[in-house]
Amino acid sequence: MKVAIIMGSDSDWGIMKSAVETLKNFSVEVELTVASAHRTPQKVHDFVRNSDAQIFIAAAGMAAHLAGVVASFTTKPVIGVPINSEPFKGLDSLLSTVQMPGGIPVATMAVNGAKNAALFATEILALQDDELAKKLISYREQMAAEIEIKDKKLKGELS
Ligand code: RP5
Repeated sequence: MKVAIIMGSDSDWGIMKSAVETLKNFSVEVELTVASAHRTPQKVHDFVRNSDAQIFIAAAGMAAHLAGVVASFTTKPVIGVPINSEPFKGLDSLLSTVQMPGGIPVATMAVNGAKNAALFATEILALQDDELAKKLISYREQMAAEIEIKDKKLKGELS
């Protein structure tokens, strides 16, 4: 099971490292590259066509065409992560990533939604991997338990 992460620039790494960490926590193999839809379109093409990953996560800011371009080269699922960038705070990236024309889908996450991109990729992989599915259930249970601990702590501080 492998997920490929493509970033439009190394400047996206600060956001995208949480996707790598999350996938590694689920023992999902990660292939990482920097390739830009605009600056290095041939590299994007070659990477996507040669990758044996089951799912692609594409992260880009500004005129963020990367996820759509990746999706044009593959029928594997593509998850888009719009990156927050100046001067439009990621709204430009969000709309560029999410507003795909019919026929070429991109599953677009929230602006800077790197962690959810990794979780969503894991959920797709878990459809064919029972161990991974169990890990996702444990992850949800642990998250719920942590919220209960925080709730009790907050109530303790208020009383
Ligand atoms: C996009 O342009 C990249 O994904 C990045 O978010 C943004 C700015 O890139 P740099 O100028 O920092 O390389 O293609």
